[in-house]
Amino acid sequence: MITRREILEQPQKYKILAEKYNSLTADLGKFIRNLNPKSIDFVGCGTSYFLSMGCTKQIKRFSRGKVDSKFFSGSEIMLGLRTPAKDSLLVGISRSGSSTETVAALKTARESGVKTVAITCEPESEMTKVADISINLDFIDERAIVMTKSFTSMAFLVSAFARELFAREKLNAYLKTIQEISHGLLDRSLKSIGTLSMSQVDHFVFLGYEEYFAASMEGIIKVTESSLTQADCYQTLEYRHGPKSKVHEGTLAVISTHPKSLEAELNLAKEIASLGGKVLTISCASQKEFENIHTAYPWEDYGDWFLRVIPLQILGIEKAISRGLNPDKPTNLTKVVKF
Ligand code: F1P
Repeated sequence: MITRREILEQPQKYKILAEKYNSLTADLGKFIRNLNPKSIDFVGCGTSYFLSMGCTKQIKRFSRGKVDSKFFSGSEIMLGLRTPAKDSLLVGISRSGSSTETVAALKTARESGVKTVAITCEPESEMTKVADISINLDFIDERAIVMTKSFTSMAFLVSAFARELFAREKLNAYLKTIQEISHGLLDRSLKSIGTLSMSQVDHFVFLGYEEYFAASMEGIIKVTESSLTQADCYQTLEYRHGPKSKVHEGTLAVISTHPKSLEAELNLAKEIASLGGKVLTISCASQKEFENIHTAYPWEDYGDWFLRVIPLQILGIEKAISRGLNPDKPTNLTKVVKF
């Protein structure tokens, strides 16, 4: 299965990315330091939209107000519903570099005088021809329709770049740590999810805050595309305000916790369990209260946010297999959305 193979390849891709990081981002660093934008904004579609959401949160977290950041879906800009500010930089994120709305968004931005960047896995794609500069992750080479290693690798690049721009002293340790912890995380995810009886799960709930909310939203796309299963996503404690009504014995709630909100998140987990739902927590350090997958990420800056999508990718393909579906052939989907 191509999708599974590409999920398993992610640690190797992070190693390559870390090795190539300086050459990949040198031009972007110079470009941004010369431009000195008031805001570094991101735009994408589908998985790349939630990737943009997580990137925005990392930039804002590290810039500490020096530079703003917003995220857009490609259609918001293409349809003129929102427009990037003139003194901003718009970064298009697209595996294919050809999604209609993302390319249109960069064209619209350029026409209004906004400088643009393309981050893609397809060199020579349309988006690279529109953008002022491009970063091409040409070593990703993703064949599956479902985005996995392309999502986490582009997220890794931008999350590292946020540290280069605003906390340069943290960059090298981050590049080293992410690739090192990803091996163990992948193994623990496979093992933990292997113990779940996926055939009994008919409803996923992904919960988290901040960058972990972006990761949880990506979880919706993963399990929907791969397994056609009902899935919800909320900020963790928001779940009590109505959505909790759907908890039943087929519910699997995946709560991506953070030390700052852990106690409250575990209390909600207990409520979900008391209603008959199953709970899986994802955390930096291992937790005993529920089935748990820990990333072993040593800091509290949400920098492992995209790694927390790896278990969600695996949940998607395992649920698909339990339903006799082929994740390599997701229903109704094409690899690139063009219209
Ligand atoms: C993103 C995207 C994915 C979706 C499917 C089709 O495209 O829409 O979100 O899961 O794979 O492509 P891209 O702009 O990142 O190439």
